[in-house]
Formats: sequence, structure tokens, C-alpha cells
Amino acid sequence: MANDGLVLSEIRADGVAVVRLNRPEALNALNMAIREELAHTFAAMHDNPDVRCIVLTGNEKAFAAGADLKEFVKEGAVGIMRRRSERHWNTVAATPQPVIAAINGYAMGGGLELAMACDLIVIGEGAQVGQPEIKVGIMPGAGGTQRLTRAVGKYNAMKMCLTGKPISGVEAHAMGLASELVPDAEVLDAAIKLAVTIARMPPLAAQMIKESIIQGASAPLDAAMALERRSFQMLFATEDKTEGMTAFIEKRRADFSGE
Ligand code: CO8
Repeated sequence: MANDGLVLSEIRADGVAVVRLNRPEALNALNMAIREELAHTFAAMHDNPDVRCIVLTGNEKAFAAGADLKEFVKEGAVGIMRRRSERHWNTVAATPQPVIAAINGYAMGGGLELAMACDLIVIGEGAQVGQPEIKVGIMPGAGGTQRLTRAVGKYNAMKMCLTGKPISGVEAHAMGLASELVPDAEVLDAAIKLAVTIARMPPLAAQMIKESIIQGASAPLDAAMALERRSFQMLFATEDKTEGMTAFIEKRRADFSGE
């Protein structure tokens, strides 16, 4: 891993970057310092052609236990507004490359919201995920009432946000809140394996698929279909389209350049 700060990162030769939240003494509670470091780490990867897929993880006890309540307890509404901490989550969500959240242990409040700002979730069976904000007198503020509802539907989201009760990895996967469910000890390996598969794909196609799914989900169907169609057409301008189809016809493995 590249440094010893609150966020560790490594860019592997196979195009997979692994980013690790590193505040274990506080179950990776998201204070301002860790959010800023996370945003800088992702921003630096946005334009790096050597990064084709990113895995975001924590440790075996926690992905992240939410916003740092020891910082929040001292804050008023104006202070919270002035933080503009949405910019940090937006930097993660705006990553052009696909991002996989690998969840072991707790992903609570802002921690689950951070995972939902990613594109795929690999979750351990024993994970505990939830939106417990109501128990400390507030509510989700970065996607817990919005991205969660889009992922699991109104009735599951209402129950999670109104009771604050966490659910297990098994329940989360059954609800549609994860792409893959694996034994706890296999979460990071499974996420990296998935990332390696995606990193071997043509990167422009991967990025346009990501954009089409995310932007299309909040657009009317006609507009979303037009966005999809334009992106599909644009990919015919890439060298990787010629390489992919030629490799198929020549019965060999494609070598995608990203051009
Ligand atoms: N903030 C600060 N410190 C925390 C947090 C937190 N969210 N969670 C855990 N810690 C600390 C504990 O204080 C403790 O440190 P210490 O021993 O120094 O007091 C250490 O981590 C270990 O925690 P526990 O002893 O509590 O560990 P347990 O295994 O007993 O329990 C739990 C684990 C169940 C996860 C428990 O720690 C817990 O309930 N944590 C709080 C979870 C929570 O309420 N999260 C939501 C916070 S609000 C929020 O996220 C709003 C987001 C809004 C969006 C903002 C982004 C833009």
C-alpha cells in the first residue's frame, strides 16, 4: 500500500486499485480528515489510465461505522452546512471507472452511504449494515433515504431508516443491496477477482456502461434509452471495438488498449 495515512492505496499492475479506509481504532468512523483523504485518493485515480477498476474496503471489523459522532456532537446546522461534505462523496460517485465496495463487518450510516456511492458491492455473510442515524436524533444525509430506496424499494428502506436496526450481509444480498455474497474471510479476494475481470474489459465500454446505468436510472425512460443508444454508437469509434470483434472472429483473446 502506498502510504500510512487514514486511507491506504495501491495500484496493481493488472489495472486494479485497492483503496483501504485505515482508522481501525474508531471502526473507520468517517471524520473530515478521512473524507478529505478519500476524495483526494479517488480524484487522483479519475484520470489515471492505469486504473481500470477500484476496490474500496475497510478491515475485517468494519467497512465504516458512519460519520464520526464525536465530531458531529459538537456541530450545529450552520457548521454542518459549511462542511459541504457531499463534495467528498460526490468525488467517489463521479469516478469514471467502476468502483466495488468490499464490505466486512459494520457498514453503518455514512459508511453504508459510501458503499452505495460505489457501483458494485461484495458483502460478507456476517456483515452488519444499516442506517442507524435515527437512533442518534438525525437522519441519513448522503443517500440513505435515496440510493437505498432505489436499491431495495420503499418498504425495506423505510424499515431500515425508521428502526435504525442493522441487517446481515445475507439479508442485504437477498434484498438486492449487494452484487455478491461470500463468506467473511473471502470478501477482499472475491472483490479483487471481480475487479480483475472488469479491468480486463475495454475501459471506455466499462465507463459508458456505468454512466448509462447511473444517469439512466434517474432519467425518464425515453431520455435514458437515447443516452444508452448514443453511448452504444460512440463505442463504434473506439479501437477496442475493432479489437474485440476481430479477436472474436479470429478465436483469440482480445487485448484492449483503452483507445
Ligand atoms: N463515530 C465515532 N466513533 C465511533 C463510531 C462513530 N460513528 N462508531 C464507533 N466508534 C468508536 C467507538 O467510540 C469506540 O471508540 P472508543 O473505545 O475510543 O470509545 C470504537 O469505535 C469501537 O466502537 P464500539 O466500542 O462501539 O464497538 P462495538 O463493536 O461495541 O459496536 C457499533 C460497533 C455497533 C458499530 C457501534 O460502534 C455503533 O453503534 N457505532 C455508531 C454507529 C452509528 O450510529 N453510525 C451513524 C453515524 S451518523 C451518520 O453516519 C450520518 C451520515 C450523514 C452523511 C454525512 C456524509 C456526507
